[in-house]
Order: sequence, then structure tokens, then C-alpha cells
Amino acid sequence: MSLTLHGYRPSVYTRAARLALAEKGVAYDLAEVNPFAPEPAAGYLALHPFNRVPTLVHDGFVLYETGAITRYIDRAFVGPALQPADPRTLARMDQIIGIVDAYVYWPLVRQVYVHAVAMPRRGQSGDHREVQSGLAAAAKVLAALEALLDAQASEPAFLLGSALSLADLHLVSMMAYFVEATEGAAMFAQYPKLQKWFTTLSTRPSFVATDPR
Ligand SMILES: N[C@@H](CCC(=O)N[C@@H](CS)C(=O)NCC(=O)O)C(=O)O
Repeated sequence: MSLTLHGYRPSVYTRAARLALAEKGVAYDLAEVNPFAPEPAAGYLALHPFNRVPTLVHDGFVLYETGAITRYIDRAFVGPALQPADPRTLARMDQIIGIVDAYVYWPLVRQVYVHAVAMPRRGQSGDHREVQSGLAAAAKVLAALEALLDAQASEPAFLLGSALSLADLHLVSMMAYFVEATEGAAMFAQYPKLQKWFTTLSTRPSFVATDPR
């Protein structure tokens, strides 16, 4: 069996796929591809025409789009189920993954984290307007995620309740970058259930093992 994840260690989407592989206990090779390099890596466009990461290649089966990859990993390999069987809980998982892709990635990662943390670390000045615009959008999505946790009957350990799911893995690395920004951490402190969830997720062995640094 050959299983290769083409990805970039600092990438939040690559980490979501790596988290799913780690939680299932599946061994794989990581082929490093930097999608932000000036030119696409040699041959990579044949795997991923949009030059994003990650792409999974399993015995010649090529798959890109992280939500498809993590669902495939869960279905194709033995190990703990990362998707609930109940239709409504599964719909909630799909909804959260959709929220993450549509409303979390850009403002929390590409606007707040990149401009307030990553660029200054590289000695570049981030754009303050990007940070402000990202924070405004973040307030709305954090409130929506906290409301989903609030709607659950008991104190939920995970986004869907008592069981870990792909929704947790899709979100956690984005949140980890967001709270590296001082402004992000200050905003996040206003959402106690999300904070508790983040502590649970970010101390799991899979999260520690996939730390990009
Ligand atoms: N819809 C894609 C998004 C993947 C994505 O945007 N990955 C980022 C890294 S976290 C990337 O490759 N960015 C390169 C770029 O924006 O040019 C997925 O779900 O896999």
C-alpha cells in the first residue's frame, strides 16, 4: 500500500488531513509542496490543478479538497470512526466544515494570522486594515460556533458533543493560528465553550505530533 500526502507543514488544511491520518493511526509519507512558492512545484499541477495543498495519493487514487480527503481517510481505513452515523449529527459536522471553509479560513488565517503574526515574524509589515477586517468577520463566526456549542445539552468536549469528529480536526489548526495574534487571543477569550474545546483539542497527541514547528 502506498499513501502519500502532498502538503506543506505550516498549512492549516494540510494539518487537518494529517490530523485525520494521525487519529486513524495510518502511516503515510508527507511530500513537501509549498503552494506559496513563486512557481508551482514540478509536476504538482497534474495532481492539483489549483495548486493548493493538500493532495492525497492512495495507490494511484488522487484526491484533493481537504473535506473530501478527510472523509475518505475515515472511510478507507480502520480505526476510530471520525464521522457520526446519526443523520442530524452528521449534517452538523458537514455544516461546521462548511462554515470553516467559507467563514473561518480567510479572516482568521489569511487576514488576522498572516498580517498580525506571520508577516511581522518574517520582518515584513502586515496590513493593519486586513487585520481589522479579519477581526470583524471573526467575531461573527466565533459567535456562531459558540452558539452551536451552547445548543448542546451538556458540556460538550467536542464540536458535536462527546465524540471527536472531522469537524474538530478541520477547525483546530485555524484556531491555533488565530490565537497566536494578540487581538485574536483577546477576542477568543470571550467564548468560554470554544476555549474549553480548544484546550481539549490542542493537547491531543495528534495535535502535538502535527505541530508545524
Ligand atoms: N479548498 C481547498 C483549500 C486548500 C488551501 O487553500 N490551502 C492553502 C494552504 S492552507 C493553499 O494551498 N494556499 C495556496 C494559495 O492560496 O495560493 C481544500 O479544502 O483543500
